[in-house]
Amino acid sequence: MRENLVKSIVVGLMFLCLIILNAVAEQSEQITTVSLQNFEPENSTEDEYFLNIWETEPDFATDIVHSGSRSLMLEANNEAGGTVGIRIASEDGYVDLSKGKKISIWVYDTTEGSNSIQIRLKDTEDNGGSGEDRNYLWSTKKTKKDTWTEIAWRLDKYPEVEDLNLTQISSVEIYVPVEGTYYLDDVELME
Ligand SMILES: [Ca+2]
Repeated sequence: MRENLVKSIVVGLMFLCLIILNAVAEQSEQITTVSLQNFEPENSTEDEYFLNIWETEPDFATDIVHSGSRSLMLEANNEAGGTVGIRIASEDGYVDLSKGKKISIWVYDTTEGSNSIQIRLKDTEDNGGSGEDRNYLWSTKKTKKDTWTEIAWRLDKYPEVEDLNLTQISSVEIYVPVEGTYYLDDVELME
């Protein structure tokens, strides 16, 4: 009788251990979030944090921020919007997106809102980025007027781009499709 009880306890404990081990394994597979650019001072960004690509006037903002003390204010001057390039904050000057799941950015849209946002990736050899091609990805989620919204893109949906080296992405280009003022903050990688 007692032997059976001990056996039951041992089997029970082993079962419990299996459950705990499984939970630990699942936890280690959880998605981690890496900051790629938060626009804060001295965050390892080499040279300029951002640059105009098409029809924008980008500048730091300190009044409307999602994190810390600074965001990027983007004036899109064309009635068809504008594009800004954002440099990855990294001592290497690039990030490896090849195993990433998603890339995201927080957007504060002061136009009428409800805008999809387009992203283009560019590598350290200047492959990718803006051009007349179709090498970009629209967000499925749309911005909201006068509030911070997290806009994300699934990296497995990103189109094949000739010569683009996903292991050395140095900047992302963000296209907003409507004229007006936007604030951008916290470019993040989920992997
Ligand atoms: Ca910030």
